[in-house]
Amino acid sequence: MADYQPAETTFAVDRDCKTLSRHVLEQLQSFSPEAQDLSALMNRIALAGKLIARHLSRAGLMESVLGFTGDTNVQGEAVKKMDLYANNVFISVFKQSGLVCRLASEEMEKPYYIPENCPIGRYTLLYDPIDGSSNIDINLNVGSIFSIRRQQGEDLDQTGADLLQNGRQQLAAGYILYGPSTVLVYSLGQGVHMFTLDPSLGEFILSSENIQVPSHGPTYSVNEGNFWQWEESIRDFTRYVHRHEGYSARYVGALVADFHRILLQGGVFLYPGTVKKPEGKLRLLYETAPLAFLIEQAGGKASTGREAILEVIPQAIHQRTPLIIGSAEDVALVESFIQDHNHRRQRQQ
Ligand code: AHM
Ligand code: MG
Repeated sequence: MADYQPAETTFAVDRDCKTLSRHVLEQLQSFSPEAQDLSALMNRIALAGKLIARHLSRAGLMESVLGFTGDTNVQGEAVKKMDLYANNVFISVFKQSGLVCRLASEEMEKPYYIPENCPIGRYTLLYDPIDGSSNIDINLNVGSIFSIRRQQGEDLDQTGADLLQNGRQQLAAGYILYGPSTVLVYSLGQGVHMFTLDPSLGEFILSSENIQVPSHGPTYSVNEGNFWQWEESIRDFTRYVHRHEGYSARYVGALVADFHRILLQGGVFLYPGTVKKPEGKLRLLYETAPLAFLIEQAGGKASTGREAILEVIPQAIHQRTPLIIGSAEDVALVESFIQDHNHRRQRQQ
């Protein structure tokens, strides 16, 4: 076995220690008011991530972290204590920011307003506070997903109608993955960049810049337990994968974690619709559009199977979409199975 050399492994990244706020300003090459706002917003998201990571790291030791609250959310799903905690962390962190007038999350039926911020804070934060929450109680990966949009109009009835626009309106998007280390991945529409939380500094430090997803990768990531409910095109794709060399199945059950693997190593993640629920499970504004923004920035693709995720205009803020996301070639392959089936169906009509 080679000699262990701790000194060399201590710091793999450039100890220039580029922080997130500095990176945002460099990305925008400006100290304009909007650049300052985005830098402050990203700082606040990072603070929320640090608070949630700290809470998760002691989950088994505290009574208020694991398990359910006993309530159900607007989606009809049982709310976990951690969902509630993380949802409130984002609210309290942004209450103090002065920049965000409105937050919308999958845990809240309607957008949450911070009236004192509204005269100045014209940004809306959309987020999934804890993604993959079924993993919490067994100490596996979870994440938080975020997206920033500019508020348009006054939204006097406070329904968030101006949010019903396509994903190309996002100013920034990203996620925090709570794994062996806590990483924050974000894009302002100028590439995808990754930061790793250094707990000794309490700072997210740049660890990888301008990430590009490989054009093809070995991973296919899908809950195959749903095979019986899928349309034939998705079944055909999985049959194709089973019969060809070079594919490997991976499924964490937390979108952020499964997506992170695909972003770094290539491949495709699918959460298709089913015959009964053609819209699938994942929510457009808080999950699929933010990740689509990232994957396009990284040179990959995100599709419903029929159109690009970033083109979908939602009818309601909690709308769901099917998701096929990852390496451009692998997403195109899944789409080709869907198109073949559509053509066959049209010919039969
Ligand atoms: P959540 O945000 O309520 O946790 O739900 C979304 C999660 C995703 O993280 C994951 O990809 C998917 O649900 C897993 O669903 P399933 O258990 O049906 O495979
Ligand atoms: Mg989620």
